[in-house]
Amino acid sequence: MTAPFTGYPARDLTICPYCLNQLDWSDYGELPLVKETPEGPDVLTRGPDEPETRWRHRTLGAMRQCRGNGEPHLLPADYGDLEPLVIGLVGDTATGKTHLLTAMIAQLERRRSLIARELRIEPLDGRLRQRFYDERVRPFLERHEVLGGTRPGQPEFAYALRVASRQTGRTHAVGFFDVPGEHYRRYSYEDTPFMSVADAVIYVADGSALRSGGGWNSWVPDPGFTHAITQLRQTRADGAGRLPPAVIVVTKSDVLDGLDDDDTVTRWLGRKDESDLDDLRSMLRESVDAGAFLRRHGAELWLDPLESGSQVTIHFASASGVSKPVQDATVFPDEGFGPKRVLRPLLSLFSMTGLLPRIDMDEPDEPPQFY
Ligand SMILES: Nc1nc2c(ncn2[C@@H]2O[C@H](COP(=O)(O)OP(=O)(O)OP(=O)(O)O)[C@@H](O)[C@H]2O)c(=O)[nH]1
Ligand SMILES: [Mg+2]
Ligand SMILES: [Zn+2]
Repeated sequence: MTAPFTGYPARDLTICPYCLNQLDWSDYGELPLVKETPEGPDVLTRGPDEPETRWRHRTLGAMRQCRGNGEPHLLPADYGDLEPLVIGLVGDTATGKTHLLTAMIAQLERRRSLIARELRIEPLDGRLRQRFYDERVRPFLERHEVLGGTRPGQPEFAYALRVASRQTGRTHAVGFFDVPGEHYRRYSYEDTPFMSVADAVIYVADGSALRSGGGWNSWVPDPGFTHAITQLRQTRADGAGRLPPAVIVVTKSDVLDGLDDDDTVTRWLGRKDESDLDDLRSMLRESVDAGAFLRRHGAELWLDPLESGSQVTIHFASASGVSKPVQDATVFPDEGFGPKRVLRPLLSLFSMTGLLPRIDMDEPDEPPQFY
């Protein structure tokens, strides 16, 4: 039995998603506003007679510095003023987490006008946005380059959004963590502190692992979800062991398109129904189809998140839309390039976490098993 959890933070305290300390966001002494300079972080303080406009101008682009446990780190300046929603990407090395997140964010920002009635979406932090676009979005989506594996380091937001939701009536700081898959292989949880406060999870499994040569793989690899599920279960504060809402995304689904006589992936990947919220109602049917598909092809381990008692939807997606011509190619082919169905998992998560209205999903032919 675990001891009752008594350490709930008071309402105005924020948990730092990097070091898990409780922060008082109103305390500028504890959490100074800083700007990065070549010589290191420069702490900003308002002069006694400094006019408001000048102070605001000087603090544009500043961040808040958390002392951590001796390893200071920078958080988006408004993070603690908004309602945080921490999203963790989980999955083994090279399953396609980074390409998926890149395509997902870029697609969300491009198509934000389509969901503008429900969500107002902006980047939360200029520095994160610039880095994400320079290092990921432009190389991958404009130049079709294959991105490198994610480097180890202190986990920090890969991206963060400011999302004003009509449904909640509040503005949320939605932050995404994307760490190297190797962190989910070890039985040390040092490298994934954010999973202890995650509000939603994107489980990523490599669709191409279902393939072997010209047919199906008879020994499908473990997608590396166990570590995260254990951590989530043991750190939930509600004591009921209920895990946060999650999506399971079968990435690189382009390689399964048209394989053998199973046309499940072809049918779903060919649908262009991710731009309109009304069309999201087919989510349940896709989940049921995808769950049956994964069982049929020996990937039961990929469905472990369903055992968690949380809401889960399952999706087929492809970040590139096309496969690389050869194993060690550094660019994707131009022909046919383009993300497919990368937005649906994120919109499903937004619905399950309450930022979007609960999607009234299609009745499937069989009784609902998921969500
Ligand atoms: N066919 C196809 N290949 C993809 C797709 N997305 C990624 N890949 C390939 O999969 C490899 C791994 O993708 P990443 O996104 O770097 O995987 P990751 O899970 O972030 O890997 P780590 O950062 O090492 O944990 C890439 O180098 C690409 O070759 C896709 O949509 N389709
Ligand atoms: Mg990566
Ligand atoms: Zn911290």
